[in-house]
Amino acid sequence: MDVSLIGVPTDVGASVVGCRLGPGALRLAGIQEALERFGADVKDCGDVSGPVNPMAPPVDGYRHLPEVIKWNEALFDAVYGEVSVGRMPIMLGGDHCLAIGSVSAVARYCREQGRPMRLLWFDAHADYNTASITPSGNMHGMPVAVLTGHGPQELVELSGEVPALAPHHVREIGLRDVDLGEKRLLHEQQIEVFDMRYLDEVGVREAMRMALDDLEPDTHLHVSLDLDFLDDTIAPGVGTPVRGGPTYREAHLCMEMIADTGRLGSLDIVELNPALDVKSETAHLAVDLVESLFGKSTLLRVHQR
Ligand code: NNH
Ligand code: MN
Ligand code: MN
Ligand code: MN
Repeated sequence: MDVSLIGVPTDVGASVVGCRLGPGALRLAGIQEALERFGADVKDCGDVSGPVNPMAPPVDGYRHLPEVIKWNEALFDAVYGEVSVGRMPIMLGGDHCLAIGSVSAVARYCREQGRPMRLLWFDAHADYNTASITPSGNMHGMPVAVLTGHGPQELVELSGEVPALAPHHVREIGLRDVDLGEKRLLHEQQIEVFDMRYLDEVGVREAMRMALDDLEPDTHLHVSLDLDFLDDTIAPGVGTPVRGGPTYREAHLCMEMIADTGRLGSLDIVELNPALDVKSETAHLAVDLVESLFGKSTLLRVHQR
């Protein structure tokens, strides 16, 4: 397994600043060493660069659109360069707007290879806003809408085809804070959502079984892990914490079930805000979850082999 770490030190997509410090905190928490313990060949590509955060108000429904475009163009190139030589890119975020660039690059690669792809979006939020319905103008609340064709032209076209992804390639998991306009649009676009109520009612295991059903042998799974997916009591280091998220073990089970598929192809770790974290506990939790994603638990399940 060849892994490429790509730092994306920006928070231009958010209004709470601080996740520009995320890549450094994930490195300090030992992400490279953790991956190496699972036998991965890890190359740290360093940080992508882009414009500073202008801390400006939204214009026509978008905050920092030119800056968001620049960061995502740079990230697109970096990710495309790594996946196309057979490496697994892991994005060290950065706010969630970076998934526009990472997922667009992966979508382009999969299209060229004739491989199916599935996007697993772990988040308290749907990230399905558009300029006309956003309550904040923050572009980290828009990436899934952009990737499925709703948003500014420069971004919806990034993968070379519009939309980058069809709605049926997307599964959103853990939602519990969805804006009214988003709810309508998600429903209209028929995005498959496993929200917290659903997880409570059927359980994490069954919901994940459904989110991972019907995979082809060559399906590329892209996991986009917004750390505010986790319950705010175990992950305080995020800009928009929400109560009532998955517990430590529930979150690990999600990652373990993905590991079992053997189809993980790329990963975003986003929204880590070290300025709000408590003794790096959220950064360490993120690294623990990556270990599960790389099969930590399967080493203990010898009896099932
Ligand atoms: N839905 C809100 C918005 O669009 C909050 C988005 N914040 C996030 N998304 N962290 O994951 O402004
Ligand atoms: Mn998000
Ligand atoms: Mn979120
Ligand atoms: Mn640790």
